[in-house]
Amino acid sequence: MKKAVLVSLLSATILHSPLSAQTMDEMWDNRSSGKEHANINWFKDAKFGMFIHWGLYSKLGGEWKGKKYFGSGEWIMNQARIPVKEYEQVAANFNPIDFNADEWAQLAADAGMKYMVITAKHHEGFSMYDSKVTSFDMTDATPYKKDPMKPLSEAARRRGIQFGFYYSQFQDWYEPNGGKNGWDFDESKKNYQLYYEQKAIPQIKELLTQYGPLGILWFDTPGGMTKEQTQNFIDSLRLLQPGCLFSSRVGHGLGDYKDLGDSEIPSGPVPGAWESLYTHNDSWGYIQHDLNFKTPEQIIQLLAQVASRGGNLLLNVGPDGNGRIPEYSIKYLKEVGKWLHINGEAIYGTTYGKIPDQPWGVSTSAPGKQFLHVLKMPDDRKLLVPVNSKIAINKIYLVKNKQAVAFTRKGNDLIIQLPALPHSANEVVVMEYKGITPDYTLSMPVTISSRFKENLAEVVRAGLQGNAQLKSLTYSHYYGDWKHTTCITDLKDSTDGISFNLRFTDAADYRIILEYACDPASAKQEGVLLFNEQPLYFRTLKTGSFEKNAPLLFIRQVAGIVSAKAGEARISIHPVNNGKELFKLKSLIVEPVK
Ligand code: FHN
Repeated sequence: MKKAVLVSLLSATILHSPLSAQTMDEMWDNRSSGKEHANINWFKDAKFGMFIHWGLYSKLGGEWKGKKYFGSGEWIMNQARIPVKEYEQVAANFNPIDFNADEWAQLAADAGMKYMVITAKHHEGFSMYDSKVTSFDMTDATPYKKDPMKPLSEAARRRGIQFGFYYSQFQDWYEPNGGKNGWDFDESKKNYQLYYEQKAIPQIKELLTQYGPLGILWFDTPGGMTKEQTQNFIDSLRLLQPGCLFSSRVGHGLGDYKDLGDSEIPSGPVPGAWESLYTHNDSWGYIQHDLNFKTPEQIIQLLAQVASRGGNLLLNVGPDGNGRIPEYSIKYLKEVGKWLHINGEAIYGTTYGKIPDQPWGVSTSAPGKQFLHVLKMPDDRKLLVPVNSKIAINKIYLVKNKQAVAFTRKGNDLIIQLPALPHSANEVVVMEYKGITPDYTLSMPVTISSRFKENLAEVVRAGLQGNAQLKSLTYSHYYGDWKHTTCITDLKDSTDGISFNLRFTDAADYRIILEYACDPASAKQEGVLLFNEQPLYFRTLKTGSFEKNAPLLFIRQVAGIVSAKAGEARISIHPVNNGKELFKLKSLIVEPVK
C-alpha cells in the first residue's frame, strides 16, 4: 500500500487548467503504459545519462536587450515575449564554430554516462539539425550551415553511448499553430492538428530515419492531442524504429518509461523503468551568469540516491552559442567519471536497495549483494545496518579495493566496522549474502543513533491520522528551476496526527526538532509532541505562505529534550486546538545531546 502512496506522491500528472494557461509543472506526465518495452533493459542498466539543451537561446545566454533573465534560459523568448520576427535574427548570428562532436561524446564517456539525449527542437521552434520541413534550421537559417547532429550521433555510438533526441512535440513558439506562443499568435485560434501534420510529425520522422538507431525519443510538455491521437502518433512513429523508447511526456500515460517532474527524486523505491532529470546549475539552456553548478560530490550522491530508488539520473549540460560546454560541467563530470570508474558496479545494472535510508546513506541491489553507499561517515566509522535475520552474510568488503571489513550481528542489526578511510563523496561497502531480503516498507522504524550529529526522519516514513496528508509541494525560485518538498499538511484538528516509529540504537538524551513551514495565518498555534507518553508542548512560528514562484522557507524548532532507552519508541504530533492547519511538516530531526 505504502508504495502506491509513494508513487502517487510524485508530482500530480496533468491538472485540468486550460492548455493555454498550464504552467510547465502542470505539463509533466510521469505515467508510463506499464507495458514493458522489448528494448528497455539497456535503459534500466544504464543508470546515468547526459541531457543536452542546445539552441538559439544558448547564444543569448540568458540576456536580451541588456536585461538578465534567471531560471530556465531556454525560455528567454517566452519570458521576454520576443516576437518571432526579432527572434529569427538570433539564428542569423548563430555560428557554433567551437562545436566538436567527439569532445562532447568523449565527455559523456569520461563521465561514465551510458546515453545521451540532445534537443533537436525545443519550444523556440528552431531545428538544431538539417530539416527539409522548415528553413528555420541549422543549414538554412545560420551562417554555420552544417548539421551538428550527424557527427554527434556517430561520435556517441562509436563510444557505445545510446543516442537520442529531445523533441518539443506540442510547444513551438515559432509556428502560428504551434503551442504556447500567446504573444505573437492568438492561442484560441490555433489549429494544433495542422502544426502536428505539417511540422512535428514530419520532423520526428526525419529524426527517426536520418540519424541511425535511436535509443530514446524524449518528448516534453504534451498537449493538443487526445489519447487516441497520441496512440496513432506513437504507432506511426514506432514503424520507423520499433526499438526506440518513447519517454512518458509523450502524454496520456503512453510512454515506455516514466520521467518524473524536473529535479524530482522519489522518497522511496519506485518499480519499473524511470528517470530523474536535473540541471547541472539552475538552467537547462546556457546562462552566462548562472554558475550555481552542482559539485562532483553532490552529483555522485544524487546518482546514488536516484539509483537507490531504482531509477536513472539524466543530468543536463547547457553548451553556449559557440558550441562550448561550460568549463565547470567538463571539470565536474570528469570527477564523477573517476568515481564511477572505480565504483560503477554499485550503480550500473543495479535495482533499488532493500535497506531503507539510514543516517549513513542508501543502498542499491544486485543478485546476492547489497551495495551500501556511505554518504555520511559516522564519527566512529561503525555502520548499523538493519537486515533480515534470516539471511546469511558471506562477506563484506569495500568495493574500491575489495578489502574485507569486520562485522558483527546483533538480532536484526549488522554492525560493520570500517577502517580509517580518506573522505569520499560515497564510500561503497558490499554485503554479499545468501537468502531473501524482502523489499523494505516505509513503515519500518527509523533508525536513531547517537553516532550521528543529526538523525532525520522524513515525513514519508510517518503514519497519518485524521485529515493529515502527505503532499509534494512544487515551487521554483526563479523560473522553471523547480524544487519539490514533501510535507505533511492539513493537520488542523486535535484528532489529526502524525506518528513516527523510531528505533534508538543506544540510550542517551536526544533533542527533538520539528522542521516545518508555517503560514502567517497558522502562527502562534499550540501543538503537542508525545515521546511515547511524555508530552512536549510547542507553539508554531510563522515562516511564510506557500507560493509557486518563491522559496518555501522552513524553520527548525526544538520541541524539547527526551531521555531515550535503546530500542523502539513512538513519537506522535497533534494540534492542541481545532481549526487552523498547524504547519507543513517537512521532517523530524533527532540530535544526540553531546
Ligand atoms: O519547458 C521545458 C524546459 O525548458 C526543459 O526542457 C525541461 C526539461 O525537463 N522540460 C520542460 C519543463 O519541464
